[in-house]
Amino acid sequence: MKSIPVENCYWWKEKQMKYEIQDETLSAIRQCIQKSARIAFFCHIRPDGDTIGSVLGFGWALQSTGKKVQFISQDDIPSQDRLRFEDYVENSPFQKTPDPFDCSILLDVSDIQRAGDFFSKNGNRIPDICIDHHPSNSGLARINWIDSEKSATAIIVAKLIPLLGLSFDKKVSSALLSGILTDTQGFTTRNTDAETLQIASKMIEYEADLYEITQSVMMSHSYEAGKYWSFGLSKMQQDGKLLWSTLTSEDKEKSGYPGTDDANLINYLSTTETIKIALLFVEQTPQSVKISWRGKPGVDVSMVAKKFGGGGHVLAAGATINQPLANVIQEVLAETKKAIQ
Ligand SMILES: [Mn+2]
Repeated sequence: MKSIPVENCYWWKEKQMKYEIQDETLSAIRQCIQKSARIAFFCHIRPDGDTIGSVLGFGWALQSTGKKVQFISQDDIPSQDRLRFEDYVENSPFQKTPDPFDCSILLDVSDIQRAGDFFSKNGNRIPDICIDHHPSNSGLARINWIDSEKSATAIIVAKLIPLLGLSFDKKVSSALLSGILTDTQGFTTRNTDAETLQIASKMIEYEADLYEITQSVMMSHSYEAGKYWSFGLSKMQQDGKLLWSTLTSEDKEKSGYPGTDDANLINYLSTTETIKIALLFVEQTPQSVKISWRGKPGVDVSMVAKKFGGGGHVLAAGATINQPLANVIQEVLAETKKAIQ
């Protein structure tokens, strides 16, 4: 396995100016990690490829320096993310709750509710470090590095690794590339910029296998996910420039889909031509609904999500409402339509 030291990360040296304003944050992160022997990395709930890839990439890079690292995901890891790491299936690096730790690092977690219930259950303990790219993140940790110009949290982590004196190897670069690929939907989102491609290309130089990762995270899904989609697709409705559908617990049960996410159906719905916003209601429990919005340039779905206590990006946002599905649909549709006008 090839490992490339920091001195050789020339792309970072070229770009270093851009991050100078955050020097204080950087040294706070460095100090916090240096003085901690046990570090716990937290994914957000209903984890996606970016939070998983960022947590694994950063954690593995630190692990090789002798730190004791834990990977925490309260919710199950989706199958496409499970399958792509060697010996993952039999030997998952993730645990649902942490063992005692000295420093907590939350990656791609835009608000404290999305960190799961560990922090609230432990006297509202404040996380140590949060690194994220969601513009709605107002800083939930002691040390916050929020850069909403980045297309993925994995991009920020890739830039941070050499700054902390850590190295890339095949495992680290594969994890980060999978984060970048999933959050940019294969380099197709509006925020995919030159830097996204430069860093992705560096990850490939550090032996991340673009083809393999693309095949497993972008180009494959389980049979159950396909069945689950069929329920959502059959209920699809168009209302002017708004397209919406629902996935209920019954759909989940009938299809055998194991996750609490939407199996990425929202991204497919959002590719429908002539629409401006796609919206998907995913029933979580009889008393709770997860809502996902995807917009096309010209609308701001993060503002709609915010009205319902959620957040996210201008063109991709989400919220959870603690009410029965049937009670929320009309109000959410009405608010979303306002965002189109
Ligand atoms: Mn992300």
